[in-house]
Amino acid sequence: NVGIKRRMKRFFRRDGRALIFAMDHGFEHGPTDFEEHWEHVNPRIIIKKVVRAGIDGVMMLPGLARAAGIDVKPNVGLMIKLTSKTNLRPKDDQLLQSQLGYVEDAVKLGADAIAATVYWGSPQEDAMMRQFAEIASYAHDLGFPVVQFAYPRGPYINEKYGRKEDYRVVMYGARAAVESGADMIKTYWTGSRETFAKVVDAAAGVPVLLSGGAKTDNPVDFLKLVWDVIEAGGAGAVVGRNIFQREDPEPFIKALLRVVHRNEDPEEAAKA
Ligand code: FBP
Repeated sequence: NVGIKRRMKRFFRRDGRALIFAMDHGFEHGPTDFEEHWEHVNPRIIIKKVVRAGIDGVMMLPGLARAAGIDVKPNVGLMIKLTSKTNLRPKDDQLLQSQLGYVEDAVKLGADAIAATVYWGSPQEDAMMRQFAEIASYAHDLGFPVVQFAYPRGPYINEKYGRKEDYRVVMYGARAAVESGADMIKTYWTGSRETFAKVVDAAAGVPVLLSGGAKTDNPVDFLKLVWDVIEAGGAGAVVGRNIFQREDPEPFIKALLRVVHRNEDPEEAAKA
């Protein structure tokens, strides 16, 4: 499908890699995520900074894109995520993401890709799988690529594997994402290059992006993590807290871009 291929290029440079800014935290975690640098709760302020730093794409929920009147530069990809859940319920009741909007809404907002989460292994897996299939079917019909946030999660995974980042479940989620129609996958770090390379293999050529995770105290530690992802064959990262929880995100994004696109050594990239 020509539309899908063309729109994928809004995110990925010629090297097949991308650095995407994530900002759905006000809904998914709550506005407290922004308290370290409160001005970043304002999407206009933080989006301006990340775009100025040269980010390849931004990801948000439809309402925020509408409220902020997001007008990102034409060379920055816009990824609209159609599912979410709040952090207001007890953890055990957060194993389902609901649909907040439709593919048409995202298209009207100027999206270049549509995103949705599936919690593989959750007791609600069936509902999320169907939701994803429906979104993917509409999006593909219209020529839009679909990103799956393929997150293994739930009590059974904890019981059987000990943690949701166990590579056996992460690669299972990635494979399930491919087989359910994803054009890009976003998932957890598995702890080592060797195991993450298996996740990449299981994805059978579909680009695998790191899900950033909590902010590291030392910025270089996060650059090293992204470097490991790239060395393992990953296609880049979708990063939220490690960007907007830093006082000065612009030099940090530039360093991340050097690691992602130029394979630069993290220590060197941090100094530049
Ligand atoms: P981060 O880089 O801040 O981890 O953002 C990525 C992301 O997937 C967000 O899109 C989402 O809000 C959050 O992480 C979900 O985190 P979790 O469900 O693990 O608390």
